[in-house]
Amino acid sequence: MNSSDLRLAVQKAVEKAKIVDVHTHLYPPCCDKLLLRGVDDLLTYHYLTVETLRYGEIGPEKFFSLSKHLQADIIWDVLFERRSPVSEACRGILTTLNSYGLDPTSESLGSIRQYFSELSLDEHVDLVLEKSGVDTLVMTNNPFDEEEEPHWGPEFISDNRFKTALRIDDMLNSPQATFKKLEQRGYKPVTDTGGLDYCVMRKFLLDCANRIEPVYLAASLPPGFDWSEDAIGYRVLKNVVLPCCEERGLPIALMIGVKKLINPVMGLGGDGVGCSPVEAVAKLCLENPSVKFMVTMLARENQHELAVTARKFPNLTVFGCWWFLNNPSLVEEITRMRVELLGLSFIPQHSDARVLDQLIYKWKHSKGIIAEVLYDKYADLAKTGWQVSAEDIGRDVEMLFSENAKELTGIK
Ligand code: HDL
Ligand code: ZN
Repeated sequence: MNSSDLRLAVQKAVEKAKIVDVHTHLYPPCCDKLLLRGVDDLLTYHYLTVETLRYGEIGPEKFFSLSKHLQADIIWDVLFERRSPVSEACRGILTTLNSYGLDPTSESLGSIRQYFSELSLDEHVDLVLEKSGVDTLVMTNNPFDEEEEPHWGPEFISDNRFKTALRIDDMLNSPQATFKKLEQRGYKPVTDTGGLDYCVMRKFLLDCANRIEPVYLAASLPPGFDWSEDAIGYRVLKNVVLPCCEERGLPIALMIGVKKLINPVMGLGGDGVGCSPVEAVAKLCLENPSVKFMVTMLARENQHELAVTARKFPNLTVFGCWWFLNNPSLVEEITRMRVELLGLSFIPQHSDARVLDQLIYKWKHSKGIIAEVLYDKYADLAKTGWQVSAEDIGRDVEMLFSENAKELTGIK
């Protein structure tokens, strides 16, 4: 295959690859308003609100007191009307609108809003999954989320395209507060003598798992998470969470490096990033060889050591270019490094989508970069005399976009 045929073959294979999106914040249609969608939700995504507020034309308190409609008007004016929308989050809006055949350079925000208002929830979900190529997505399901948890029931897990992940940050990062919530739900996690009752906590997690049938358990951890053996969060991880994962045969996804609310006034956009000890991941993988770990780290500086660590532990799967890493320059750098160090034994991306329509741009942008990296790697192989066939390329691409995730999580 000559280089232009090779590039075409890779692009075609990546373009048609069906996707298992292992981390999102989306909800099935039965959750109605919980599922964010349409242009106002796209524009008021926390990535764009903080980019707007950087220009200081309006203060955060005033901005967040406005309706979503007015917030979107301001964001549109500041980032699109009066400046070129060059940031990744802005470009994402344009890619998404373009995929619907909407041209924001000629259409008003009003007419764009009109378009979305005419899409029913079910039509919208079907349209976005078809356009984005996402076959199956995994949600983020926090048992302590008071808006979401009432939806947990048979209908919540009836749409096979929407899988659940039991998200238990609170148990590890704020255990004392969580113990109080467990007591309110009839669980007694602390004994009369002040000891921790791990069995009760495991029963809580297993009761949750019986309700939503998660494909993995997940927790995001701060850079300063206390990994020492006697730290309460670590003891809960070791004696409650990991045993539940082993009992149910579920992976544990650790998302490490978020500094929560470094600027609280920014709300969801107020989180920062910090370097975390990768050796803690290595120690977990070493001490729990029968547990499957999925790990993504938020700091660019952690990526190389994490990839090298994954080489040492078959029970460690690196996944995604998470959050502040989901930018073309970093997705390319990280994906190149991962292919060079891990071959095809990792999950290159997840969308982290909070708004339904984001699936379209987050995957279109990532697919373009991953295709470019794969082309270069196959071209390097060709220079050694190793020619890949279109079938080889298709097989490899399926692994990266769905098969690795299916094998790890049991998604069919
Ligand atoms: O903790 C997480 O799952 C993060 O992805 C946060 O939800 C973050 O706010 C986000 O939206 N990242 O894209
Ligand atoms: Zn997320």
